[in-house]
Amino acid sequence: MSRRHWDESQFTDRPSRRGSRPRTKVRPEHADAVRGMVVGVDRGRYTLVVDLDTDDERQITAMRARELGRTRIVCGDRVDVVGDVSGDEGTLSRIVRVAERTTVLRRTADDTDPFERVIVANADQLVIVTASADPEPRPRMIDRCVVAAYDAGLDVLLCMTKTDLADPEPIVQFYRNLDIPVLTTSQASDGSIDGLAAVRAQLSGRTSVFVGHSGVGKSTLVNALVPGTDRATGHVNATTGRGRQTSTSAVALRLPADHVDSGWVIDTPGVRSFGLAHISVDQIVAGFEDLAEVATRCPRGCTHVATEPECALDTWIAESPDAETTEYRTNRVDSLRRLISSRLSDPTIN
Ligand SMILES: Nc1nc2c(ncn2[C@@H]2O[C@H](COP(=O)(O)OP(=O)(O)OP(=O)(O)O)[C@@H](O)[C@H]2O)c(=O)[nH]1
Ligand SMILES: [Mg+2]
Ligand SMILES: [Zn+2]
Repeated sequence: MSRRHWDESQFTDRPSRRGSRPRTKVRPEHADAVRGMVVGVDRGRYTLVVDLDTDDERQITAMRARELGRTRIVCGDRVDVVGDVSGDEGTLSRIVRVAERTTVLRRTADDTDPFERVIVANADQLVIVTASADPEPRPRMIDRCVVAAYDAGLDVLLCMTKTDLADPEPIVQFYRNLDIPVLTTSQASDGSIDGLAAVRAQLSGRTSVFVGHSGVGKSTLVNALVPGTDRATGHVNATTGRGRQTSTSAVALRLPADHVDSGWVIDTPGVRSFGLAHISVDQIVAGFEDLAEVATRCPRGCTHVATEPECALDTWIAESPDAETTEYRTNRVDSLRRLISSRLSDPTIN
């Protein structure tokens, strides 16, 4: 079947379930469209959940209507869909509109890559999954994810996995000092995951996207959190300490709960690095409201890193009224500076 045929002719004017309607070439209104949430994208086919939060909630498969042009559709997008939305085997509907996104999580392959990848839409929390060992934790990667989350307006949760393999304390302490919530999980000898209750509590009622290096245990966590899920999990290569990217596309899964809005988790494929080419130093500073105010007193072009001779952040620390404030301000500024240094450095070395 030709691509054109597949894209257009076969489905454009299919009668809806409610019977036939006039065949017109342009129907901008699509008054009969149904709202859905994209829970998976695979080679031009979109898996949607429609009639969300009702007894009719179901999965359907859709393609994009040509009228969408080049608009990218990603996991988490809210879309309007027409055609056969029954979800019956073999049916295919058409996405005709993408709703405005509340948040957009982006990354670039590296800091010079002009090409932004949108990872997910409409998430409200970024869960940075980091293994205590196997693969080794890389704080610069964590920092980069934090920058991306702040920029996208997402809350941050750091989840340290594999604490059965190594002591996560130094990293846990470090990030807690920066006011980032940190949770830990481990695997018991029977394969079950410990520490889930606290993770569940943080995920409840929200849409959380899991990111991290390959092999850190994102899919293992998702499988444990959402019973009945069978995301493939992989092995970490003993020599390279790297996973082999077991998961290849993002998938959103509904968390189980006895109340309606149980929340969603989005499992994503492992990444090598988290490029921040789309985020400027100014945008990083903007993520720290109190420091952004102070930085307005910096000389023009100040990058605010520790080697800047006249950075107002140093004055701000020096002017602390007491020791406790000094410590707090120092931590805040260190944190910001680490993030800026991460952004200014080559991500391939992390
Ligand atoms: N010891 C230990 N192993 C774990 C733990 N969590 C996950 N693993 C193992 O780590 C390996 C990789 O886990 P995955 O869940 O596939 O990792 P992932 O982050 O989804 O990897 P990608 O899909 O490639 O990004 C699997 O062999 C898991 O069994 C843990 O807490 N402790
Ligand atoms: Mg995975
Ligand atoms: Zn400065």
